[in-house]
Amino acid sequence: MKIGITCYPTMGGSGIIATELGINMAEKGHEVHFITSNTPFRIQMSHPNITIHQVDVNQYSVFQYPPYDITLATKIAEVINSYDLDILHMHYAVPHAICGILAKQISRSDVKIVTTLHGTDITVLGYDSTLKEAIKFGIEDSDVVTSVSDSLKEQTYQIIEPYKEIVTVYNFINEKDFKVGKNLELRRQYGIEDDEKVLMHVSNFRKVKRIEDVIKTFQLVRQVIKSKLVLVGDGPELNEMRCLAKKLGVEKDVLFLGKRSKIQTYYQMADLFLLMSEKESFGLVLLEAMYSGVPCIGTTAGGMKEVIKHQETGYIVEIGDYTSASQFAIQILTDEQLYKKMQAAMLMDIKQRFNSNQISKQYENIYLELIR
Ligand code: GMT
Repeated sequence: MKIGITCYPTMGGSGIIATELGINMAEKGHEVHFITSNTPFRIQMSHPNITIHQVDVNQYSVFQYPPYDITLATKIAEVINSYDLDILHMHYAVPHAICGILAKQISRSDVKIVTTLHGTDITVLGYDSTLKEAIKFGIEDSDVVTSVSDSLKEQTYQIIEPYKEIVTVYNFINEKDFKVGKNLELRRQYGIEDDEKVLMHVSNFRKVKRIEDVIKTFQLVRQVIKSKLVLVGDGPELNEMRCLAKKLGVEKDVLFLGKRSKIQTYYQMADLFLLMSEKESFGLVLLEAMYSGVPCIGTTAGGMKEVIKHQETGYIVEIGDYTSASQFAIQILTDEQLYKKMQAAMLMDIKQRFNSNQISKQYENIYLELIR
């Protein structure tokens, strides 16, 4: 098959999934074309079955805004015709699903369009009356629409009300990249003592992540357990969070590591991972932590409760309930037997439910069904 993929190539989860899926398809022998504004950051090596088509948006003085959407659609149309694509897989509803539909019209081809909904394309932008109808159109005019969790699927029906079947296909990661086991050497480099517990959070530091709850959870844990909090990532909330750590008197035990490219290594510093978001359709970082052997605490937001089985493979708390999060954290970090039991259950569960081969097979079957 010849598959075109469009995603945001930056460090977001939707870009990671799109890229890993593309690599997986290329490894299966399909011809994969990424049509993106930049090389997706997870593509480190060239692969004979992967071609990257970069979208360059021209800036003309008559335009108040650079026309990314039209340029992207035109580029996709060009790739559809030049390579005779069978499938277009668009990640994120706006503008990508709509650009895919426009590209199909421009190219006058019969390419099939698969759209994957990722999260804020529905749960934030879907509430914007200037975008809602366009999102609905993008969903209804795609051939197949997938959602990364049941929760996001339900929210899409509630918010957008499309006349379209939506199929849940869970996210996956390239599990080969993640290893179970502590990297004590790396911890020592950051001044973490061997008998300290490490709590970790990784995100793009946006407001929806509620990093304040991560820091407040840590403040309570630290009163009982010798520990450090490692925060990886950068974004609009970073400064505010530094101030909060200072205000709560924990700043010397909170390490802000900023944006990191080889994220796999950092999970090996952690004993427990926290994702306290108020919106999270899936939470790819949870899978990354879990595949590194690190149990997680998430919230009832979105699809996190589909990823973590409460009290079996990790913990789920209400949004904003950092007190319960700290109690669960203390419980698991002070009971080695419980820790090992939960870790084993977690590893078994994710290998069964979030297996990259099985999940990419689901996508491959969707493609095959469409071109049949
Ligand atoms: O929708 C976003 O906020 C951005 C997007 C991204 O590109 O990282 O994140 C969403 O998609 C990820 C991949 O499917 C999910 O793991 C994230 O949970 C989801 N983020 C939100 O729902 C806030």
